[in-house]
Amino acid sequence: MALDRQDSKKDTLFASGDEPGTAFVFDERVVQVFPDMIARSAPGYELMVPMIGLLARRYGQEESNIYDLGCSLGATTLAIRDAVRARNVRIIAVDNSPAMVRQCRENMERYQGPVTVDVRQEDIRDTRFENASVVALNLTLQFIDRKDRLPLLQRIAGGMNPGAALVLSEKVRFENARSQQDQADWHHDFKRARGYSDLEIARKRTALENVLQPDTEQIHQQRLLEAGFSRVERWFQCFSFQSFVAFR
Ligand code: GEK
Repeated sequence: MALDRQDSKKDTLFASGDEPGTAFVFDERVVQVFPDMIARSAPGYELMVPMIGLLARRYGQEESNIYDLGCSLGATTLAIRDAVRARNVRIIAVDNSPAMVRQCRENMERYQGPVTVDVRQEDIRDTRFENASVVALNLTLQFIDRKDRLPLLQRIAGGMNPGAALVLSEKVRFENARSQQDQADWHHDFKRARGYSDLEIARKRTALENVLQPDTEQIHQQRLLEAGFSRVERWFQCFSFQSFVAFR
C-alpha cells in the first residue's frame, strides 16, 4: 500500500500569495499537499521508498525494532511494513510535526497491516534507539542542525544490532562549483517538467534556505564511519539526491 500523489491535493503553495522570505515549515498546509509535493520535488523519491522496503526485507531481524525517522505521512513506514518478512518486528515511526503525525496516524489506521506501527510525535534527537535492525532516515537528516548530526548518528548506531542497516537518503551538495551548477540545473529541469513554474521553484528555494542544509557525499560517508558504522554503500543517485546503506 503506497501513499500516491494522485490521491493528494496538488501543491500550489508557492504559486502565489506566500510572503517571499517565509521559512518553510511542515504545517497543515504542507500536509495537505505533501505526497504531490515530495514526488514532484525530490527526483527518485517514488523509487527510493519501495526500495527501502526491500532493504528492510533483507536486513530486518526477528523480534527487533525498525525505525522510520522523519516519517512524515508514513510512506516509507508503509513500504517497510508491507515488505518486511522478519517475524515480530515493531516499526517506530517518528516525526516532530504535529500535523504530519496526526495524518500519519490516520494513514496507519486506514491502511492496516500485520506489523505493529507505533507513531510518535517526537524530535528524533530525543528518540531512544534499542534493538534496531533497520533505521530509515529518508530525506530527514538534511533538516537537522549540522552540529546535531554526528551525535544523532552515534546514538542511532549505539542502538543498532550487529548486522543492522541504516538507510540514509539526502539531497547533497557538490564541492566542485561546476558540478553543483549542473546538478542544480538538472533538478530545476525535473521540477519544471513536473509542472512547477520558475517562480514557484525560486520561492521554494528561498523558503528552504537555512532549513534544508545539504552536505557533500564525502561528509556523509566520513560522518557515518565516525559515528560507528563499519561500511557505507551508496545504492542510489538521481541528480543531487543520493541514498546510502550504512552497516553497523
Ligand atoms: C518519507 N521520510 O516520506 N525530528 C523529527 N522529525 C523531523 C525533525 C526532527 N528534528 N526535523 C524534521 N523532521 C519521509 C519524508 S520529509 C522530507 C521526510 C522532505 C521531519 C519533518 O517534519 C518532515 O515530516 C520530515 O522530517 C522530512 O519517506 O519534506 O523533503
